[in-house]
Parts: sequence; structure tokens; C-alpha cells
Amino acid sequence: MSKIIVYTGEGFTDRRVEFNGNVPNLVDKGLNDSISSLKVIGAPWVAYYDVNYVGNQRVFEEGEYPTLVDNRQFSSLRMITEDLRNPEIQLFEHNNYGGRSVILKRELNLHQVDFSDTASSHKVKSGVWVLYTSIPIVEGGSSCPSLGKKFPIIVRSALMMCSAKFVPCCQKAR
Ligand SMILES: [Ca+2]
Repeated sequence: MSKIIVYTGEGFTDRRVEFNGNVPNLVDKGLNDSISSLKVIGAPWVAYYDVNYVGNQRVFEEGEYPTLVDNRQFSSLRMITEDLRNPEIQLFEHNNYGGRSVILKRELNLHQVDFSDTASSHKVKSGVWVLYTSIPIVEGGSSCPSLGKKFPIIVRSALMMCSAKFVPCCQKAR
């Protein structure tokens, strides 16, 4: 079982609340835009800037995060329950699965497969993937590009979650 423990103060201080299931709306919990540090035990979680799992997102794997790059931004939390074994994603040059394509089974810099700043659509076959718009990976999570932006330079690891609109998503496969 996985859980996330969030705090309104940095360094695991102030108000402490524990969740072991998805939280679509932190407003209801009195925690909107107030999470400043957190701990994850077990499976990874995705935190979103907006309610109902939309907006910028960041993945937190098991561990302790005494400070957050996205301090006081999160409005919903989702636990990753997908099977993270054998991750696979297919990237396409054009929208609607057109043009060149490449199948990836591990994280890598998209320059290596000549696909940097190229992917416009994708299909996730398994796992959870994060598509990055730039190479440096921020400690403590991963930022996903917003809709409509040019996609990645890097695919870190297995990813997942794609709604019908291609919201790229997140998560590291082990
Ligand atoms: Ca927010």
C-alpha cells in the first residue's frame, strides 16, 4: 500500500495530513496551494497544480522531500497504480500518430534517437512515462509539458497516463 504524507511547512513542519488514496481536490481538505513538504511511502504519486488531476504535474517517488520546487502549488494528488514493468512508449513525429515513429523501452535523451523536439503525439503501451521539454531533470520530480507545447527532449523512464488529449505523464519504472 502506498501513502503520501503532506505538510504545510517546509521540513515536515506545521500541519500534517496523510492520504492513502487519490485526492482530486485539495480544496476540500483545506490544503489547496499549501503543501510545502511531503513524504511518499510505497508507490509513486503525481501532484498536480490544479484540481481533478490537471495542470502542471510532478512525480514523487518513494522518499522524503523537505522542500519543493513547486512550493504551495498543488491542488490534487494521484497515486500511481499502473503496472510499471516492461514500460513501452511509441512517439510520433506528427499529430495523430503520423510521420516517423520510434518505440522506446527505457529512459533516454531523445537526441540519441534523433527525436528531440520532434514528437507531436504518442501512445503509451505500458508503464508510466514523462516527456521532458529540456534535459536537466529537476530533483524531486519531473515536470511535464503542458498541452500544446512542443514535446520533449528527453524521456526519463516509464511513463504513463495519457488522456485522450495526450497529457503526458509521469513516473519512473523500476
Ligand atoms: Ca494549485
